[in-house]
Amino acid sequence: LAIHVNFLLSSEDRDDTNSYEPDSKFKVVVEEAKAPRYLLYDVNPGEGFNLRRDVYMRIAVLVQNLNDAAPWILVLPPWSRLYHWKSQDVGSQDMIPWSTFFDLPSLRKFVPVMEFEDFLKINREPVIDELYYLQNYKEGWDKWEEKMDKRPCIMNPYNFDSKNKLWYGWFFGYNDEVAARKFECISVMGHASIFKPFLLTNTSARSVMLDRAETVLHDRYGDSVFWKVRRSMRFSKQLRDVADAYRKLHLNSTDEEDKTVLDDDWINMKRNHGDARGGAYLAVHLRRADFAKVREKDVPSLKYAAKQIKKLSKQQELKHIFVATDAPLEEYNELKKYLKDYKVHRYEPSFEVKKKYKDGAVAIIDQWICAHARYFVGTKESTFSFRIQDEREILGFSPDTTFNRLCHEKDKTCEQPTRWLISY
Ligand code: GFB
Repeated sequence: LAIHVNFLLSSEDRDDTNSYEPDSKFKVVVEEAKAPRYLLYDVNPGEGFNLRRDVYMRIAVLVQNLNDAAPWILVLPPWSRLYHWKSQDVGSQDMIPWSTFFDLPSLRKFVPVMEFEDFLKINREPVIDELYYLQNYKEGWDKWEEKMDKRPCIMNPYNFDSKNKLWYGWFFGYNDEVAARKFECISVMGHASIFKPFLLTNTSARSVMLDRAETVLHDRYGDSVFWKVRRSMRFSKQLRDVADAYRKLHLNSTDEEDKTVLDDDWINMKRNHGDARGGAYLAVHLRRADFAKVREKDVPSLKYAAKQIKKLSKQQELKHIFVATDAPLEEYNELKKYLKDYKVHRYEPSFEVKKKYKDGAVAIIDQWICAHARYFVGTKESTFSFRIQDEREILGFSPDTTFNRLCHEKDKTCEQPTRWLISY
């Protein structure tokens, strides 16, 4: 399929409409050469980067399932204007391709994917054939059952242009250029692959987009397929290199010493718990900003966070503390004040790095540094912390050093995160 994708990218005058009736000998050939179809998706605009990564996994598994029956390519939704990307001095943070953040050849070892820009190049016009807006059932539900139905829209952010008979909307920030030919709402309760029969038999459109794709669940959370797609989501080499250089310079941490060397191909990489040692630092993901307001009961005060960090560093006999946080500088400085007996580090990107790779990349660099620490402690229910935990599972850390979180001062039980252990 990877070869197929490359072929498609260079073919400009493809015509897949079979205008003749193939005889039986021919039929096999025609069907084998069937042109691929394209699945696009988008997510609720308010969602952050790491929940979006989770939705990618759900859709990638659906596309892998579709490929059992017919060739489908997942079109990656460009990254545009995420709520948490606040830097003003880095130029546009719109329409960022996936290759800025992720290693596409690695993704393609799980499922055929293509950038949206490439899809636009090979599509004859900037029009998506069918667009479905996913929603819940208006009446709510008493018992959970797998179902989907075309329903009137509860909410509809798309507009119909009656002159050219096309639907316009956000389309990842390409709102002036891209449109859809058909638009409908679907109420759905179920796993992502509930769409498999629908996409294979109820529509023959070449390109289909599912908006609000977070509405569907993972087919199976935590099984080996889940971990395959997760393992395929390697960060781009350029960002890993920046993070590795920081680790080496400031934290004296290298893969060879710390036993975190990556195999070139994730498919061959299998680690046992405890194989990885990690750099001699304790990493903290301290989620603040909107999270501290929305989840006030879960986020400790800076003073109480520092108290927990100190205790853990002492237990682990670590003198260096790496802090990944979205806190403003004053808050970070306050935290540092409480940790004055330790060497506290925060990744500060150079202006060049920030301008080139933007806020999304700085967050990835923070995650990668946290993933390589000897001990990690995160924030309750932050998907940013969850993704660091997965990364550490992939690298082969002992779960005791990974599934830890800070607690609010009033949280007396301080229950630690569920251990979602890797499965091969
Ligand atoms: O990734 P994310 O979905 O995690 O969203 P949560 C948080 C975003 O904030 C990240 C920035 O993608 C980053 O852009 N951010 C958070 C950080 N922590 C750090 C950090 O340590 N370093 C850097 N550089 N950036 C949910 C959101 O966030 O929180 C929801 O998905 C909602 O939309 C909810 O806002 C309250 O799961 O933590």
